[in-house]
Formats: sequence, structure tokens, C-alpha cells
Amino acid sequence: MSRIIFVSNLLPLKPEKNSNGEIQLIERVGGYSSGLIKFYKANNTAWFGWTGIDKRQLLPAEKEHLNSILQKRDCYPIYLKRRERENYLEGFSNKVLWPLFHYFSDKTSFKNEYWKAYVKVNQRYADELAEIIKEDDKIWIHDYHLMLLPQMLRKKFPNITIGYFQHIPFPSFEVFRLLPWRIEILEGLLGADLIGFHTYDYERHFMSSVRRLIGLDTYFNQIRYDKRVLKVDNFPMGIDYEKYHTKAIELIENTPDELIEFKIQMEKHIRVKPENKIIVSIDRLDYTKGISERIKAFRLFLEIHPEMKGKVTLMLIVTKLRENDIRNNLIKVELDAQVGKLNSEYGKIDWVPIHYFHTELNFEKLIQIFISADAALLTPIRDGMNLVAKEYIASKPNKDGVLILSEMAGASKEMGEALIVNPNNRQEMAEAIYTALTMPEKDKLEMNTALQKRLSNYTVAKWADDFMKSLRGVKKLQEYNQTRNINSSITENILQLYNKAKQRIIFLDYDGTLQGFYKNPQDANPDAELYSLLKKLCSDKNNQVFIISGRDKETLSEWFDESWNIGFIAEHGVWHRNIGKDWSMLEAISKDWMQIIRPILDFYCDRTPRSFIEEKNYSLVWHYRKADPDLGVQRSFELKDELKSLVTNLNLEIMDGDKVIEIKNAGINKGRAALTKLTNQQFDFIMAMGDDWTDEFTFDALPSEAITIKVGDKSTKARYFVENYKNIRTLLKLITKSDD
Ligand code: GDG
Repeated sequence: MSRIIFVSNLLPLKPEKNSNGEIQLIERVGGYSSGLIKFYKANNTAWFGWTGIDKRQLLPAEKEHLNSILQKRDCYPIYLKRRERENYLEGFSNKVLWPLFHYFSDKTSFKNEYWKAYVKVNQRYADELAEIIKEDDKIWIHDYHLMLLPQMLRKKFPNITIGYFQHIPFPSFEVFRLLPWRIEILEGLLGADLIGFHTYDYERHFMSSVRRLIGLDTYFNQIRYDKRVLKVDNFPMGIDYEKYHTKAIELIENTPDELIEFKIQMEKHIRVKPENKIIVSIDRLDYTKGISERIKAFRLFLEIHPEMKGKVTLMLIVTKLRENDIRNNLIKVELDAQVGKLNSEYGKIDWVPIHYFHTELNFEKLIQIFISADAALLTPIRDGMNLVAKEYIASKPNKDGVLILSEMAGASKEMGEALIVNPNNRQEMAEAIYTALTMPEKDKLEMNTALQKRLSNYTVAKWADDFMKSLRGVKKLQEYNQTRNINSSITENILQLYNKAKQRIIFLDYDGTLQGFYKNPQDANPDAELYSLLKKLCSDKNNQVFIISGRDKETLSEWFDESWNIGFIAEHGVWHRNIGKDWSMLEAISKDWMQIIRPILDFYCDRTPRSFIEEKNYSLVWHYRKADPDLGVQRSFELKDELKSLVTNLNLEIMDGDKVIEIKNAGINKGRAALTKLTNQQFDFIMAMGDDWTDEFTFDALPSEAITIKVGDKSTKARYFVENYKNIRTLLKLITKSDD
């Protein structure tokens, strides 16, 4: 059975010395690794990451012992050296990616040595992982410390399954573009098969950067890169709902003494009277968490509502630093002063407004605090998700808590029933505190019921299952695409069918299919190789060959004079020339509508820089390939919307193509034109080749036994595809030779 190998900066198990000085493994508290530990234990998994300790602090025997106890738990350690920790972890990860991705661009420090260390350590992860990876393993990489790893692993294992999930936000293009190594980071991620984010916004931002910075086409949430389809999706991480919920029930129902004791202790030591309202706030000490603004909002609340003085307590729990970041040390100094000032100004002998703990709580204490708290105040300036918000709600079996949550936390997207606030709006936060503390029980019930239902459905286990299911889905899609990519056995099959057949019809698109693209379209005239290839194909009396193109009939007539034994369908099916006959129109077509549509297109051109209009004989085309990609797409939606009612009245059709919107008479397309060639005659071999969306009409219209071949890697209705026009020529060469 294949394994899932989790890869993250830190292992979920922390080595610690017990009282006998022996190294043992302790589960880490908090964060995504603790959420995933259950899934990790329940499945065939391994975990690769840093131990969190310096190898030099261990004696050789201790190191050996540590490796062996880790191995027993399927953990594979990597050891970071001091310089690596400074430049890769505290440097690039936490002084470049962390602040930038949380929109604190003023706190970034784009040092080259940080970047070099980031590349080096990601490469070390790849090299050391390579020693344990088997081809059928599935690799699930976590978070921003390892954004280059997917591509580095892909180079070593072209077919392996790789998923990447980012726990922090992905910023908007305008912020991401500031990063000097933005392309490298994107390309690093594109080595994965599935890239996951917490919210649709992060997904959208990532897609936008991929389009704008690498110029890749995206199709819904799929990207084609390096001949592979990969998917980008959002998976909002859940929590182990049962764990929090049942513990809270147990504490309330079965151990009331303990809870009472907890309250007595609170009253005795930190002077929280039982009738007092309690607001809880729990964060890691970090500038992204908005703790200082929160204290200011609490101060404002006390000013606006003096009647609440002495009746409410804010339990401000700040857990330890993520890494030794001097900026967070400074925040601590500021917070200490802020809390001290507020308490000294407002506090009384029997009331301390803010109880400020700089500590780590064990699980039971955490739940006791959640149970006791009438409200949770979680107001980060930016936060990928914020699991505490979910944990608080899960720990309220009596449905009596109120959540005040920042709209800048990913969790706010799923927890709309909470009191959602802007963490920069002190007034709004102060009012939300009042609303929370005075909220009628029935409103609390309603809020908690809705939130608990969602959280209990979409748990961390479901999240992990969904991610893995989606990863398997991408692999299947890639395999399916592989089976459609023309290989030697498909070619052999086509040759056999061709050789057996007596009445063949072959539709060949021109640009991009028989010939490559040129800046000037007139330079794409047939070269000697193409002429000779087509000559041979057309000289077979069993073949009827049609060039089926968007080009005008004049150009095609110039390239292939009357001596050619070849037919044409020109201008997407407006004009026909059967073999040995003259040009004729499919039906009388009016062009009057152009006067109405043209001004609308002009208006869009004016508002979309670098877009332009092409006026064909029987159609108008608005091109936006050179426009800003996102603006182009947005304007194309607006244009289609605006044209919707007009096209029905004028009997027109909108063709939504590859960075073009084409408006033409309804019912005129390559597919319809191709069908007219099949009506009076029976063929035992039908083949069509094309490269763009206009050829999709042909592929769609032909009978299912037809051999339809798409050039390029866009999604298609064709049965097979090849990479470029040269492969088409190779196939035609084989066919013509085989017929000798
Ligand atoms: C990243 C993203 C995203 C905290 N103090 C104590 C304690 N905790 C636990 C909480 C919670 C976790 O730590 C913190 O949750 P976050 O959501 O902030 O997780 P991080 O790993 O820090 O952050 C974040 C997350 O990844 C998941 O994708 O939500 O946006 O930055 O579980 O309960 N637990 C205990 N005692 C404490 O003192 N027992």
C-alpha cells in the first residue's frame, strides 16, 4: 500500500528530555501539525521534517536513540544548522515570506543571503527525502517554508504524486509581485499536482499571479504547466471537533467540581468574580495578530460603556514566539506596557480589567477557559485561517458563547454567523464587545447552532480526506490525458484503419495544425515539406482532403491553385470549394449587423488597453491577448453580457475563444460546414485535425468513430492530442508512406 509522506518545517513530535535526562517524544501543541496527528496515526503515513533541535546539543548516543524512537513513529528527521536556521528559517521564511504574505511589506527584508539559504535548505529537503521516497508514495508538503520543494522533487521523480498546502494567506498580485524571487517561488509550487489554500481568495490571488507573472493559461482551477495538468483549489482546514466538544461536555457534566475549582482559583488568584463576564483572546505573539489594537478597542469599550467597568474581564493569553524575532520581542514590551497602563488606570482593588498571561496552557485548561468565556475576541490583522475561532465554538456545548472574529482571518469566510469585525476599526470592535456581552440567549443559540453544524461536518479529518481525494483525482486526469496523447500504439491503430479504408475524408485546419504561427499571418504560407506532404495525401484517389480554416478564400486560393486536388472550407464555413469546383457560399449571409455591433466593440477597445478589433468578411473579432490578463477576462464577461440580448435579436452567435470574442452569424461554423461534406457519401475513414476552439465545432459535429486530433494541450472534445504541428506532419508522413 502506498504511503502518504507529510513534509513540513517541523515534525509533529518534539524531542524533550525527561527528569531522568532521557530523550522522549512529545506531541507539539497547537497549529496544523497537531490537527493532522490523528490522520497521521490512522493512515499509512510517514512524516519528514526538522526536529526543532540542534544536532550539536546531542551526544552521539542520544542522536542514535532519537533517530530510533522517531523511526518507530515513522518520523524522518532533518537537522538544520545554526546558519540555516538564521537565514532560511528566521530569515527568508519569517522575515520575507511571512510578513509579505500577511501584507506587512514594510517588515520584509529582501536579503540575498536569505534567498540563497532558502534554496539550499529546500534542496536539502529534496535530497534527503529522495532517499526515503518510493515511486508510489504520495507526498504532501505543508506551508511556506517549502515552496520550492515541489519542483525540486518533480525533477527527481517526474511521475510522483505531490500535493502542497499553504496554511498562511497567498497575497494579492500587487503585493506578491514585490518579491524579487516571485517567479522562482511560483515555478517551485507548480511542481505539485495539487496546490491547496484555505480560502477562494487565496486561490484567486495565486491564479492571478500565475497568469500575470508566468503568462500561463488557466482553465477554471486547472493550470497546464510543463506538459502536466495541475489543480489549484481551496480546502478550509477544520478542527478535530469531537475532541474539543466531548472534552467540554465531560468537563461540564462529569467533573463539575473541577470546573468550580477552576473558577474558585480564578477568583482567588486573578480576581475574576463568578458573575463577571469573561472575554478570551488567544494568540501567538506576532505582529499579524492585532493584539495591541485589540487592547485599544477594549479600552474604548470601557470608555463608551462605563457601566461595564468591574463586570468584565479580558483574558489575554499570548503564547510563545514562533521564532526568535526581535520585532515580536518589541511587541511584547509594548503589550506589557499597554496592559499595565490600562490596568492601572481602570483597575480597582477587586477588579483587574485585563488578565494577561504569557504562557502555554495544557489542553484541559484551554477548554476550561473556553467554557468559562462568554465571548472570544479574535481580531488578527491577517490570518490564514485561525483555528482558535473554531475551537472556541466547538467547546461550547451549551451554545452560550459569542465569537467576535476579524474579517481578515480565513475562518471568517466560513463563520459568517459570528460578529465579524474589521480589526483596524476600534469603534466597531468596541461595539461588537458590547453586543456580544449583552446578546440574548436565543441569538447565541442560533449563532452557535449554525456554526457548530458546519464545524462538526467539515472536520480536519474530512479536510485531509478531501485534499487526498482531490490529489488522486488530478492524477487520474493526468493518466487519462496520457492515454489520449498519441503514442506509437495509437498511431499503429490509425494506420491500420487508414489502410483498410476505401473512402476517406480528411479535414485539416491550417494555422497551428499544418503550419506553425508567425507574427505576420501571411508569412505562414506552406513550405516545401508541407506542399509535398499534402500532394501525396491528395494524390490518393480514395482520399478527399479539405483544408478547413478561418482564413479568407483569397489567401487559400493563392496558396493552392486550381491544379490541386483539394477542397476548402474558408472563413469558418462561410465559403466552400469542393474538389475541382468553384467557390460558393453556404448560404446568403447578411453583414448589416456589423454597424450595430462595431461601436460596442470600439467602446470595449477604448477601455481595455492593448486589445484590438479584427474585421473579417463575415465576423467581428475582439482580441484581448495582449491586454492585462485579468482585465481582459473581466471585460470579456462584461462584453458577452452586453451582447447577449442583441445577438438573439440579430441571429448572431458569440464564440468565446482563446483570448478572443468573435461575433458572427448564427449557425456558421466549421462543424456545420464539415457535416455538409458527409451527407451525400459514405466514408469508412473520417479524420479531423485542428488546434483551436473553432476546430472544437468540427470535433463535436463528426460521428463518434471519427479520428479527431487536437494540437496542443487545451481541453478538447477531440479523442486524441499531439503536442505541435510537427507531430501532425509526422503522422501524415506515416500515413502517406504506409499507403505506398
Ligand atoms: C498557521 C496559520 C492557520 C495556542 N496556544 C495554546 C494552544 N494553541 C493552539 C490553538 C490552535 C493553535 O495553537 C493556533 O492556531 P492557528 O490557527 O493560529 O495556527 P498556526 O499553526 O499558529 O498558524 C493560521 C493555521 O496555520 C492552520 O492552517 O489557521 O492562520 O498562521 O490550535 O488552540 N493550545 C494549547 N495551549 C495553548 O496555550 N493547548
